[in-house]
Amino acid sequence: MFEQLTERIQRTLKYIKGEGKITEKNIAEALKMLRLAFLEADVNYRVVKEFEARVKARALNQEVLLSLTPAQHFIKIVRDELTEILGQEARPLNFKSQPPSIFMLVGLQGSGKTTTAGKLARYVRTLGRNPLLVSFDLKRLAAQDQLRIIARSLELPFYEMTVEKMKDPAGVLKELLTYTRNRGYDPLIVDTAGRLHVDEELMEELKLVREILQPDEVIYVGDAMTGQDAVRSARVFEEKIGLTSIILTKLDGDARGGAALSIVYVTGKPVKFIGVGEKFDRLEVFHPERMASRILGMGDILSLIEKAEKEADLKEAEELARKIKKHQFTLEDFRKQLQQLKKMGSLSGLLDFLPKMGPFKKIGQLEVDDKKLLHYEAIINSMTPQERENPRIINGSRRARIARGSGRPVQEVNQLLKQFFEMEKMLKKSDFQKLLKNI
Ligand SMILES: Nc1nc2c(ncn2[C@@H]2O[C@H](COP(=O)(O)OP(=O)(O)O)[C@@H](O)[C@H]2O)c(=O)[nH]1
Ligand SMILES: [Mg+2]
Repeated sequence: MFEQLTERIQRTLKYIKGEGKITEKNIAEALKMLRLAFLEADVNYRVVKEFEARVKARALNQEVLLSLTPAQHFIKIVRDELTEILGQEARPLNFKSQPPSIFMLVGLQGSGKTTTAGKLARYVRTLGRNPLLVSFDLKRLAAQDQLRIIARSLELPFYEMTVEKMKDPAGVLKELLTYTRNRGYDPLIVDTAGRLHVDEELMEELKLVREILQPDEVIYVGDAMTGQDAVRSARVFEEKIGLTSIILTKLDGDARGGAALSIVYVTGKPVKFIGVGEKFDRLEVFHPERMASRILGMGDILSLIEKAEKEADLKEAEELARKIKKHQFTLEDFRKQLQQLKKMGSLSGLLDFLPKMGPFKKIGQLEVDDKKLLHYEAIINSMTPQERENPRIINGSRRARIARGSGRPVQEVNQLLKQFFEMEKMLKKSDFQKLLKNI
């Protein structure tokens, strides 16, 4: 995420650290470097100016100039102000105390509304809620097909619209409210129509939905890859229908960061979630402070730990620790580990959370090959249970059979076994406690 921006900011911080003393002159130089980094990342110029003025005012304070660690002070100021423009702190969804809460998603076509409706429903279910999904599009009834499929695959309730019902839009919206209330659904998540460009007809349609449903959240879904275009259209939606919050999608792609760093300041609305992948579990709660750390290259360890706690099976982790301790680590365990990694998303995605400095620097720079993990898994899958428990019996002919079975070259089977034996040796040599300390 935002690699280029992070790299340039890191260069600035390194420069300031190297200077030892902080003077007006090197602050000006550092600010110039930051300004260029932001502009290159397509950040709104008003945001850049505001950020620069605030950092400058604080950095030139006597307290900083006279402190023993001025560079650290400067970095802290940059981090604080970055957090500020990202929205200060995480804001939870606005649930009504008297259900049902109603969340309406708006945005341009292709921004990720329908996908996000599914992600959001899945997310609120993990909070113990019982969401209902519906798609409201007066022009294209078929637009609901995509959401219906998503709802089915996630086993979530879906409200079906029909041609007949759509003849009376206000009537069907009222009926939808009664239906939601009577069956105890909470929240009702409404996917709406999108267009390539904002047009009056669409705005009228969305206003009608807003008027009748009185949603607790009108969430603008914006594609972060479109940079300032996403910010501009958010403003139009805010003016015409009014928004309560924002979800930015496709931050897993090569978005430069401009939308994320501008949209809160420009619209005055908080970003509540970010979409970081096409799959339905790829939705993250947006924490401005953690995002600021990530952008600065300091990593987001907190989110990583939360992710691991949520997704990895703790019992399996304990079992693994026990086996390592007893030197009973087998290829079967190795396979389980690969599966855990897969559950947590891609390995390269995980690396995004790690700091790019200090002891983690090397890891952050690793070229991770997610495909290789899949290939390794395929190879282990082609082994018999005995082979997995006791890899030493895997001779030449067994290797050839495994290679054929998994569709991978024999060299790769050899490579996997070699790596496994090395790992085993390391585990045997090391005291487990020591190993844990080093992780
Ligand atoms: N990589 C990535 N793709 C996404 C994300 N959110 C949505 N998409 C993709 O964006 C495309 C458009 O999404 P869709 O939900 O149909 O957009 P809509 O027209 O606003 O309803 C689809 O191919 C989605 O899979 C995301 O966070 N990351
Ligand atoms: Mg859609």
